[in-house]
Amino acid sequence: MATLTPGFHGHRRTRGDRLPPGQFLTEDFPVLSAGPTPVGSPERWRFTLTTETGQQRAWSWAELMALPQEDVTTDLHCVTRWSKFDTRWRGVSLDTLLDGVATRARFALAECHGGYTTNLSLDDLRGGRAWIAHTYDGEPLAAEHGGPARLLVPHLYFWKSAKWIGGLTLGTEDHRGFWEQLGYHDHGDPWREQRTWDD
Ligand SMILES: Nc1nc2c(c(=O)[nH]1)N[C@H]1C(S)=C(S)[C@@H](COP(=O)(O)O)O[C@H]1N2
Ligand SMILES: [Mo]
Repeated sequence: MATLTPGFHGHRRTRGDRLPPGQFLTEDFPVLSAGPTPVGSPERWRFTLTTETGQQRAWSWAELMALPQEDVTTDLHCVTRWSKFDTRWRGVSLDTLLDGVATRARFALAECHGGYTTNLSLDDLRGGRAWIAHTYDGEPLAAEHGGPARLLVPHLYFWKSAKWIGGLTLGTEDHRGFWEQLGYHDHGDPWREQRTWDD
């Protein structure tokens, strides 16, 4: 192991490997919402997947909970430059939800209660890299952080992790979401600093 240098310890040792360019580490969990926090309850919760042909599949809360659950520990990177290490989540993989859904789509638009949207490529939602998360740090996900359930796509900037998610619409064309229309990057890879249209 590396020699410890005084004043340079703890997780800061691995900063170089784990902190994407232009980011700063935070210990707390900032709340960033473009509008008021919608009130949602598991009893009325539904997640609807719509394909490019208009076919729909929907899951109730009970149906979501009956699916295989995954525990995920991951770093978060917000385009406003805060990063947070080792956040703990529980949820259902998008691979599980997309399994058996017949689609030729390459893109998805995440749609939220409250009107927020964000666009993603289907590739970014597959391969064990995206979840519908309902538990944070062992507790039901707080409403301000997207509870009852949010999208979690931690390998992209955190604006892609849509809170209060209601559905995904799959399409053969890419349609920009809320921040993407306002100038944020279509893809949003923090390691390539894809912050805005110009990046
Ligand atoms: N529905 C919805 N989802 C959203 C947002 C939002 O305003 N509405 N903000 C995004 C942005 S910019 C970030 S950085 C994260 C913030 O999540 P947090 O409030 O749990 O930290 O949620 C993302 N998902
Ligand atoms: Mo953000």
